[in-house]
Amino acid sequence: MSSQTLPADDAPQTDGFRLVIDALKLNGIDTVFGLPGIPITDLTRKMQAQGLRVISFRHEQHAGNAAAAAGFLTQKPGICLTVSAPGFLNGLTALANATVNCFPMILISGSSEREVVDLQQGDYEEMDQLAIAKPLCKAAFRVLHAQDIGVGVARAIRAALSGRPGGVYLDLPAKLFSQSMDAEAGRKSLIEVVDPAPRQIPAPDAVERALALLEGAKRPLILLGKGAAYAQADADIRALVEKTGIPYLPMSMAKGLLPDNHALSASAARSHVLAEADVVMLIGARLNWLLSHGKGKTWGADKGTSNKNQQFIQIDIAPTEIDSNVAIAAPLIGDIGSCVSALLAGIDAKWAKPPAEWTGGIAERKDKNLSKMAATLELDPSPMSFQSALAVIRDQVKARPDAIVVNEGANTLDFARSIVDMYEPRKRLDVGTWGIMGIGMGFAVAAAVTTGKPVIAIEGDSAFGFSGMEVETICRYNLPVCVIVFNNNGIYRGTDVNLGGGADVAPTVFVKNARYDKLMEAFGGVGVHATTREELRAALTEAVASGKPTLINAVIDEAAGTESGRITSLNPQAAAKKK
Ligand SMILES: Cc1ncc(C[n+]2csc(CCOP(=O)(O)OP(=O)(O)O)c2C)c(N)n1
Ligand SMILES: [Mg+2]
Repeated sequence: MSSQTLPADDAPQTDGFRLVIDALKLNGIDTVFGLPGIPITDLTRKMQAQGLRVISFRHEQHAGNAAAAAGFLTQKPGICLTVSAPGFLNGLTALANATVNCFPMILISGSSEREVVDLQQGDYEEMDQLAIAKPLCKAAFRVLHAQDIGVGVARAIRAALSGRPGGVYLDLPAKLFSQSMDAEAGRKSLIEVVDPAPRQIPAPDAVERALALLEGAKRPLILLGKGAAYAQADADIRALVEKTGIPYLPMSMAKGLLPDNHALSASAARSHVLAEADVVMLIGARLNWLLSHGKGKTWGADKGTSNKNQQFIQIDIAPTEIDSNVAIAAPLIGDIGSCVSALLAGIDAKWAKPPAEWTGGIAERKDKNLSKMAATLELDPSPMSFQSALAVIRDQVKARPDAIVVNEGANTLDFARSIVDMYEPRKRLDVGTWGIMGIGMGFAVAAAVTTGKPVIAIEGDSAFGFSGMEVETICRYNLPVCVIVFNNNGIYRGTDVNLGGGADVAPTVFVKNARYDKLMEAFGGVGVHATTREELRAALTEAVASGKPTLINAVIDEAAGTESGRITSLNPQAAAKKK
């Protein structure tokens, strides 16, 4: 500690623990997701004593996922707190995933003694955590002195929230916590960040260029990404769609930004609009693998090329996103709220809505596809199919549009995304940009804790297994979470055979007829084994009404799923077969 902070003998003291807590509270952080142990056990206790809500998990990855989801839902960085080396590494997947998803979160990890770590002398849980975290997040900081805690926390918050949001690492070595300093000097060292996500107003000429392109379009399309959902510019985005009369497609986490049953939703005519649109406006959506990189058959072009009759407008806060995959004719750089309101200001009563030929053609296809889907959803096979079980959940979400849906799996994800309509913004959390398994219970806990609304987690049986132990966490905090495990005895399906002919089952197959419901019962929650639609409906309705932690083991036809759900084409074997 430096001499100028040495206190007078009788001056009130503060310490590293307290300064970390005060810095977080000063910046409006009210909840921390984590897992205690050396050197942060006392920090978690003191946080609770000082009125922070501490949600303690069974594995750091799920605490990290919870922090990331909380960040997405609230526009405040979600905080995850871990112990050194192994705890830190367990949290790191969530930090990297948050960064890829553009969710603001801060992974705060205790770490071992710098002097020992840097000489590699074999400290308890020795690891150069800062160096390891750096390439996996937006920014990484370490605080060595108590008087720098305020700056460290402020920098972490700014890095997480400003520009494109993402994950930030904050390294707090064990020694920091017990450092003491004069309380008044400590208080003065803290920073309340002003305007951590400054608006970025788009350039007027860029707005004009975008409007001109949009207005001249014969077959325009608006594509909404999860960035648009994060932006909380809900009313303006809806107004933009409705005033221009342009059909829109939501990416999975943008569902509900406008209700999925909106007349201008083109979801049920997705392949038609992507291939046929002449001008596509991307709002907070990236042209990554989820959109076939803007090229190929999906976009009405030959493999590996872009469609010559198609032009893009892209709204994004990161200028480096532009031209990442195909040429962008009209980049609009700024925060989504500012960009959308600038566009709206340029749209008046004279705006010509898209030709009826385009919108009418979409409506026709939608009707056809939706009635086909309705016919499938009416079927009541035994055992249940993905569709018949999801029809029940679709009805429940319609009845409780404020409920938050969490969704992971392969078939369970793909079918749920298209069958379960969403009606309100930011009510759907899923595997995101990476298509990662394991977000389920962490996201569910965060959704319940930050909103208090019912949560319905639609989980493949494999997907659930990654975070299944957190049902104890759900029971411990008595959260209104209903987990529905789509139990088809395995990854994609339960019918694969061992190609070697041995006694082991195939790598994708699990224990048959497992009872995941018993797992919830073990911790005092409600477990239900549902083999019919009516059993599923009764259990789900009861769970949402009561708010009691519930797990429904929904038995699904083990032969119904397809390899990798709807991304079979990404399997190396699929390419080999084509040759
Ligand atoms: C962290 C991680 N590990 C592995 C995978 C590969 N993977 C994709 S989907 C999936 C599970 C699919 O099975 P399930 O959740 O039961 O869904 P189903 O298709 O059977 O409905 C796996 C393991 C992944 N996406 N993420
Ligand atoms: Mg499965």
